[in-house]
Amino acid sequence: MNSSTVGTNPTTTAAHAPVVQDYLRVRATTEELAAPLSAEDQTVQSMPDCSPTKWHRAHTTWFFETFVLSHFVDDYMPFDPEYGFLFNSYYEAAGPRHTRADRGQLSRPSIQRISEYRTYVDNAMASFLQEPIPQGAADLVTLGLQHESQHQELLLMDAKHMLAQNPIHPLYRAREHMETVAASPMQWVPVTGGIIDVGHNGDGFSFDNELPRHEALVPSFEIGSRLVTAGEWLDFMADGGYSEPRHWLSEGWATVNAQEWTAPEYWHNIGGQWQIFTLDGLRPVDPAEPVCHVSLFEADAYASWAGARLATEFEWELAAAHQSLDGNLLDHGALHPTAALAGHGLQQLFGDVWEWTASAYLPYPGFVTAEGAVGEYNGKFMSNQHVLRGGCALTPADHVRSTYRNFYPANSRWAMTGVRLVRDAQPTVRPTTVDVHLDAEWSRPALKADVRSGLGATPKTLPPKWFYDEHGSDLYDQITRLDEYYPARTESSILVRKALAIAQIAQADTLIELGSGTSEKTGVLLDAMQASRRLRTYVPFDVAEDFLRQASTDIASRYPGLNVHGVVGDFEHHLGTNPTGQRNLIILLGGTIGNFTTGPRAQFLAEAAALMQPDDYFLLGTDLVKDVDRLEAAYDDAQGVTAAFNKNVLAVINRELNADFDLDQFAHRSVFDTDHEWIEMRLRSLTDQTVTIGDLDMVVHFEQGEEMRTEVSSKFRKQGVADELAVAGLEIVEWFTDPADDFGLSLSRKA
Ligand code: SAH
Ligand code: AVI
Repeated sequence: MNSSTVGTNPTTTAAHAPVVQDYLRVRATTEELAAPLSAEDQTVQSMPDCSPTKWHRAHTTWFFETFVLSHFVDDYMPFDPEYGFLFNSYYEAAGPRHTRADRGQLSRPSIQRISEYRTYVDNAMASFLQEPIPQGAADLVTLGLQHESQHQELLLMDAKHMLAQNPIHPLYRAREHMETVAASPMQWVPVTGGIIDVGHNGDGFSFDNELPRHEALVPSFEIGSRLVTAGEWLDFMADGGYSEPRHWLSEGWATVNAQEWTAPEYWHNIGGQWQIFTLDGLRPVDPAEPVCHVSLFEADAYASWAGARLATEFEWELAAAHQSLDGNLLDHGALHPTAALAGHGLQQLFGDVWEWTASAYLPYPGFVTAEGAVGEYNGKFMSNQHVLRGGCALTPADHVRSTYRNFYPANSRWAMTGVRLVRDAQPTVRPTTVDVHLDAEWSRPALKADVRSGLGATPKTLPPKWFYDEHGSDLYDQITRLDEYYPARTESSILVRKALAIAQIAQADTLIELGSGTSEKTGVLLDAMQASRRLRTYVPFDVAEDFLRQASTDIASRYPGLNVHGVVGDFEHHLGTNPTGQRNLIILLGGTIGNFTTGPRAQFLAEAAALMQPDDYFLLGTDLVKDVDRLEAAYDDAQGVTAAFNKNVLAVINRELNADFDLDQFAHRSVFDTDHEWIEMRLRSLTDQTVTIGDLDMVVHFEQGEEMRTEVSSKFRKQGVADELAVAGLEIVEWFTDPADDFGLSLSRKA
């Protein structure tokens, strides 16, 4: 609590008055705290925000004299009628007062005289408290004791500032600092948000600014398990913390420059080593201790540098609501924040340092001030200050609560203030689901049937889906990076430019990718769809199980919160098994549609369209007709990767069906068929040869020069794509292409 902010609206509902012992105990503590300070120490005012010790001692006494004794004791005679002027802090209703900044000019009354003043008032209060007193008086006595507890903390903070001005670094007391080995590592502790109740619940004392209790919306968040340490602060400093504007609020950066701050208050660079001034004197900075005496501006810049932020006051209150009030408080005796020890959960919430929050100090909804002078206690300071929570190493132990709202201006550093980080809740990586329709029971008979009919036909053919075992999928992945193979990178370049537009039109919660492979290009779309905040589920669908599993876990970990539901299936048999969402975007990229021959292609498009609801969209990548040399080169690269990919189908048949293809006896071919406008990949037999397929009891003869077709890769024209989609009942709403018109992406929906 700012030294300019004293007094409050009493809210105690306690039916009985504080007892004399409580009163005398609090009053005695003030005197114990002042005792190590000489008359000279007690007189100096080091800056307007700080008051001399003897002023604190007198002002807290004035509070009881003015608000309790003068009102409730009929024949009470003030100790000295002048003191009402000297020791009123800021209460307009209590009359005129001495200028705040001039409190250090008062050599009289002496500290001896102030001791007498305290004794006089204490005697009067002790006899007043012997008898039953009205509730109004009891509330004011309680308030006076809370007020005095606030001033005990202020007395020490102000004395520290006063001693710190002295180049010989005088001690308040002498106690050796035991350096801690290391602070416990900071962990992020998740806190579940919601609509929560904040503010004091009326049980026992609170200040008026903690009322009324009311509801607040606090989204889930994560809070640092301990305070930011001096060691972490040194890292911030070494990384240009005070010399680069990047992380600073504008007003903060202006303050850093104007004040020439290069470190927290009370830090001194002596011979290259950082020393810290404490109430126990000057000593080296202990990296494990919490950083303290930093402004809100520094706290905020640090949080930004650390990739986090400061808590709102309600986040802090929610995190602290059920924590024990124990901590390094005044009664603990350290008078300085101490290192967090190894432990679980939240530490250092109470005590150590007042924790800056991002919240402006504002009245709660329905806040009212009390009638009269005590109504000036808190309410009139509700502008241009930030809330701090938790108490510090100078706060009396019975003076902390989870709802307690301290407040200081953003540039204050003399108070014992520090930093705890929070960050938004991190979405959790969800486990992926994979449905497998292509187990051995399904695949073997399917492969057998395809090989029997394909190798029995004239000319011989094999369907391309059998390329994609693990090795084949890997070879395809390499193909996409070849210089000659333009379709993959051209399609990527279109996606990079158009993904946001596509996501905006589709507004989909579910992305279904047919022939997803490594899902490499999918990230561009997922990013764009996440930006629209609707995306929930990604459904990769592919024959290649290993790649699909890998891609699914990769995507799930890159997109926390996304449901990934993979399907291992065949376009020609399992399209209908795809899970769908409310609004789906179905995509088939890479020009994979071109690998169907004409009839199966029409059937595939019809089945894809059948999956779609009226609001769903279909994004189809089609490689476009172009110069034959470029086309053929794209399927016959100089490094022979496409050749290896092509021959891999023979290796698959050897392995799966116990066949004896000699891969060296076949040559890779890439031929553009101008009638069909498709590339044919073929395998040409280099000799007359016989191949046995053990599991089919089949012997196949190849003549020298005979060519077997292993894949078609159709090349399209925009009109042809529109026509084929129309047959499936789809209409193109957008057509995207690259500047060279090499590749087309159509976005269509049900006509
Ligand atoms: N979409 C990716 C991968 C294209 S490669 C890209 O654009 O780079 C073609 C993909 O379709 C491969 O992953 C292959 O395993 C898969 N595929 C081929 N035939 C299939 C079929 N009949 N059923 C399901 N997936 C098939
Ligand atoms: C997967 N598909 C679109 C590729 C294509 O271009 O037809 C497969 C491929 N075949 C040889 N190279 C790439």
